[in-house]
Amino acid sequence: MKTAIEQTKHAFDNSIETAKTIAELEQIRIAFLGRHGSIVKLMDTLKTLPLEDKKIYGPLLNNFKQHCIATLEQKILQLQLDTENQKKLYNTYFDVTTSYPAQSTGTLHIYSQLIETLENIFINMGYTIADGPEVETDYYNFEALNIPAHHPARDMQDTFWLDIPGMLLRTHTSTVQIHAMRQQRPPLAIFAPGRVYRNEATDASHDFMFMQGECLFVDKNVSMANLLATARLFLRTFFNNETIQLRIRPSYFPFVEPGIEIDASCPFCSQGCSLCKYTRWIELLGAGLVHSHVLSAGDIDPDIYSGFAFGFGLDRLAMIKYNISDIRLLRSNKLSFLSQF
Ligand code: FA5
Repeated sequence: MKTAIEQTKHAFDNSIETAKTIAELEQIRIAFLGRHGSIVKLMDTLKTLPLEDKKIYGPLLNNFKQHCIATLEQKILQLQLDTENQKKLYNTYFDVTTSYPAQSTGTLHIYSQLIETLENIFINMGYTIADGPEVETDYYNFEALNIPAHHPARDMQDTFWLDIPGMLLRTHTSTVQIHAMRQQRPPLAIFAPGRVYRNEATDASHDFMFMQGECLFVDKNVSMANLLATARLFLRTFFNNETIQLRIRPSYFPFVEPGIEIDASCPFCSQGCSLCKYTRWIELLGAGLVHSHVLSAGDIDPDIYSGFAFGFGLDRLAMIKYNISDIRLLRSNKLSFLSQF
């Protein structure tokens, strides 16, 4: 009898679980609780059992009957609720043309965009990207770059000295030349963008913290022709202007010999404009052939190898390309400015 009750309960629970409609539940009710249903049949069997067994199985069968009634009621309620919810969902309309609050999406900072552009240009020319510390030693910033202590050229770059003797915030990315030469053997071709610091008053075109880019190439028989060809390809690609011409002027940087400055023909006009101050030329790069003292400081034999280097202000390049009137805007964090890029 016990097994018969358990099997019937198992069958009932299974049927309830798979039932999806009220009609199916009614079928289940008839099959188990109806006049000819399973429970009535079990009752008939119970009647034939001795009194002792009736005392045991009677309550068991009764519990099962209550279980069937309660479960059916619960399932009916649940199905009714589901049906109502579905109806509600069907009657809910979505207006696909409705407006929604504008989402403002961020972009990379203009510095990051510029660095990425510049790095891609140099990587495409076969260069690798190099880096160096912003907190530097006097040696890397000056000595190794052929600017010994007390040399007047130290005054060309007003320096933030730290409280620690011999330590400073690098004034230019030329420091990376020495780091790179000591890490790699020639031929070496590196581009190093990075932040530099100068103890200067700020104005629309000067800041005390700004970005520079440094290009260094060292190999056998490197000449001024290599320097000019590389600088020209770089500037033409950066300004997306194939007609840019270069002009060189003699200049002085202790770490190159000869030292030159490279002007580019104005990428935006042919007659003269406010950007080029109506001269048709814009000063862009400090450059030259790497001084033999600098090669030696980088553990490279100047009798075998030669090289060229050029450096530029990244902020100034951005100001020219995007017509930015004040260098301080670049690190102002003003969204009205930044969101233009
Ligand atoms: C140098 O710093 C050299 N290291 C460049 C160089 C590299 C020469 C390799 C030769 C060979 P200079 O001091 O001129 O050079 O600075 C380079 C550029 O940094 C300038 O042309 C200018 O664009 C930018 N710059 C200099 N001072 C400031 C400043 N205070 N604010 C913003 N940009 C500056």
